[in-house]
This record gives sequence, C-alpha cells and structure tokens, in this order.
Amino acid sequence: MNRYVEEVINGAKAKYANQPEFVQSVEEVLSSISPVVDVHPEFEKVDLLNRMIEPERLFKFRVVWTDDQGGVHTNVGYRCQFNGAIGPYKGGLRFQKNVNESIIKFLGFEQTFKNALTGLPIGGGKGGADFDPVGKSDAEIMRFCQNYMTALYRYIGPDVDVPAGDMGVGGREIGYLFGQYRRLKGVWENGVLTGKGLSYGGSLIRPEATGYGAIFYLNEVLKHQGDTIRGKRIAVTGFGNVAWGVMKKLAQLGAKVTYVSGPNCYIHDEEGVTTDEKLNFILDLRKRNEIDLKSYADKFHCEYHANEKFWGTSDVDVYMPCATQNEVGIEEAKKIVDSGVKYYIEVSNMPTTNDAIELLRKSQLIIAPSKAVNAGGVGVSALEMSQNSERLVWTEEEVEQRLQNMMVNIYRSSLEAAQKYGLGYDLIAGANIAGFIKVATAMCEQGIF
Ligand code: 2IT
Repeated sequence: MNRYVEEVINGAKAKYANQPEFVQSVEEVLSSISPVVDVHPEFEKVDLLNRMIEPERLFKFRVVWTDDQGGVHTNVGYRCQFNGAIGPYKGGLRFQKNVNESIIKFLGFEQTFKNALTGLPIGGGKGGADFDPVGKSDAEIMRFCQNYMTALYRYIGPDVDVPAGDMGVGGREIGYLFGQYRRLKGVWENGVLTGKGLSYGGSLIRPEATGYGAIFYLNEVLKHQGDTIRGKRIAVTGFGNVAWGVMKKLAQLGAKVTYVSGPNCYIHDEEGVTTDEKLNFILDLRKRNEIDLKSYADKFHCEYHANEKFWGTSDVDVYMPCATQNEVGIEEAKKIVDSGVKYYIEVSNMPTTNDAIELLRKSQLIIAPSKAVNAGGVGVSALEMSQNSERLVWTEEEVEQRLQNMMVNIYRSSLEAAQKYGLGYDLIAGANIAGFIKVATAMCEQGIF
C-alpha cells in the first residue's frame, strides 16, 4: 500500500479509536484509492487525505421533547457537513437509538463519494439523532421533528445543506421537518429538504429511487456476465423503504424476492414478493415500525423462521443486503461463499465488515459496493432539488429515465476507473476511485483549506 495512504489510515485509527464505523469506512475507501495516490504525489504535498477524512463541520445539539403524558426526554441530534467541494452538503437523517458520532461520520464520509458518483453537484453530509421512533405516537414524532429542526434550521438551506430521509425518517418526518423550517424562516425554500410529499414539492419516484436504482445497477452487472434479470430469485435483508423498492422493480421485470429477513427472523416465499397486495403489506409493516415478519408468513402462507438468518441458502441467484451497516461479518461471509450463489450486491450503507469483504473478494463471487448501488436514492434527491429550483414538476417517466441513465453511468465510470488502474473487474475499487478523483480534483482546484 502507498506509504502516505497507510500513514493517514493509521493516524485515523489512533485518533478515532472510539469511532469504529468511521475508521472502518476510512480504511475501506483509502486502501482502495492507493494506486491513484501512487501516481499523484502532489496529493501528499497538500495533505489531501487528512483533509478529506475530517468533516468540514459537525453539529451536535440537544433535542428536548415532551411525550403524550407530559414526560420530558432529552436526545442528541447531529448534522455532519462532511465535504462541500462539489455542491451543497447532501445526505439523509437517521433517527435510531444507536446513532452516535461514529455512525454519522461514517455515513457522511461514504455519502461524499457516493454523491460524487451520481455526476450531480452535491457534496456529502449526514445527520440524525439517537431518538428511537419505535412505539412513539404520531404527535410525539411531530414534536421531536419540530424540535430537531428548531435546533438545526440556521445551519441548512437549499444552497447550503439539504437533508433527506434515512432509517427512521420517511415522508411523514420530512413533512414535519419541512413545516417547521418554513414556519421558522418564513420563506418558501422548497429545496431545503428532499423526500417531500408530492403536494409540496416532492419528486415522483423518490420513494422508489434507491431500490429501483439498485436493480438498474444489478441489471448492468448481469449484462456484463451475459446474464439477464428475468426469472432471477433474490434474497434481501430488511423490509424498509430500500428493500420495498427492490421488490417492486424486480416484480416489474419478471424476477422476484424469495427470501426476506428482519432483525430476528426470515421468511421464505417461493412465489416471491411480487403482488401489489404483498408489496403494500410490506409498506404497512414498515409504517408501523414492525420488526417481525410472522404476520406476513401467516397471511401469505409461507415459511417463517424465528431467530435465524438465511445466509448460506443456495436456492437464490443474488444476495442483496438492504438492512443496515455491518450485517455481514466473517461468519455470514463464509456461508455466502459456501452457498455457491454468484452475485453479492450491497445495497444498505456499508453492510459488510472489511474482513468479510476480503473473504468474499477471494471467492468467485461478483461483488458490487453499496456506495454505487444505492446512489440512485440521493441521485433522485438531487433531481428533486432541480425541480424545486425551476419550480416545475417532472413526469414519472422523465425521473425514472434519468435515474436509469444515472445508474448506467455510475456502473460504467466505476468499471472504467478500475480498468484505468489495472484492477480489472473490481467494482468496489472502481467506485471508490471514480468518486475520489472527482472530490480530490475539486478540492485541489479550490485551494488549501
Ligand atoms: O444514504 C443515502 O444515500 C440516503 N439516505 C439518501 C440521502 C438523500 O439525500 O437523499
């Protein structure tokens, strides 16, 4: 590995030893851009890598809210403006009880390269709170969102920083956040948030975008192998917004999701999650913050396995983790390799630990990285910003066509970057390199700061 790269990784490990997810993402990205740094010694002269792993700004604030019984609760809110070299900071908000600085920073770091890959002018950001939405009433969610926005509104804006949803933040939460921003500012700054409702500036296809984009990307991978999507069986983890989009697009293309897992169970539905009735059932589970799939298995008469994961099953063609970070560690990776399944397509942000990725890479598997595969979500967010700026609304066909072109371009630019550095069909390194070069170039041209 390049000496400067190694020094920066070791420095991050020492300095941020208490931020394991962040250090993991730094090591993953920097180690794969090592061949680029080899041929660009000028990066070290301007200490580009240490600048790149340090967020431009990180807000941490108190969010206090009152529950329906009058009890008072104090949470910690975050917004990380990681890198603004190529556009306003852009990235979602995650409301989940395990949220901390390490998780927000890893997501912001990943987002920086992902956003660069979309080809659109958006910088990297991420935020959230250690607020647990599970079991909260609608009124409690609204009050939490309002108080979160009251703390944050001065520091964001359509040309400054544009949050969106992530885990625990969907259309309902974005509505409350937007309402509070508008109330406080007294201006129609429609593009301050994305993932909005259609009645007040949201984009068609934004809810579906991450999942649809992932399938458009998978389609390119399959084409490269002389394969097609029709008839494919897919195993997904998670049944949130992303997995739902994956299921819906697969059904349209004559393929199907046959395995779905939750945190403590999985179902095996050989007929696939393909009908509107099943897809709506999944949507409804998510709305209710349900974490079990027993009700799905009962209603649609399929296999249900409590306290088990499906890794290792061989009667699928593609594994697509769509749940959360580090869901695939070394044990899961061994089972995936042994299963003989050919494709491992990451969808959720950093679903695989670094040692697991290393193991998967040594096998015959074809692997695609989440920062490319899931970029359609933020990509359509950027299209929502465009529509808000021109105060126009694009048709479903127009947005979907742009999304599809974007995913094909992301796939191609990743592949070209890998080939340029002699790495062959390495979609992981290719995505990191293509995103890195764009951000690095913009930073270098803008001077030292
Ligand atoms: O991880 C992600 O890319 C998102 N949660 C979407 C971010 C966005 O700004 O739409």
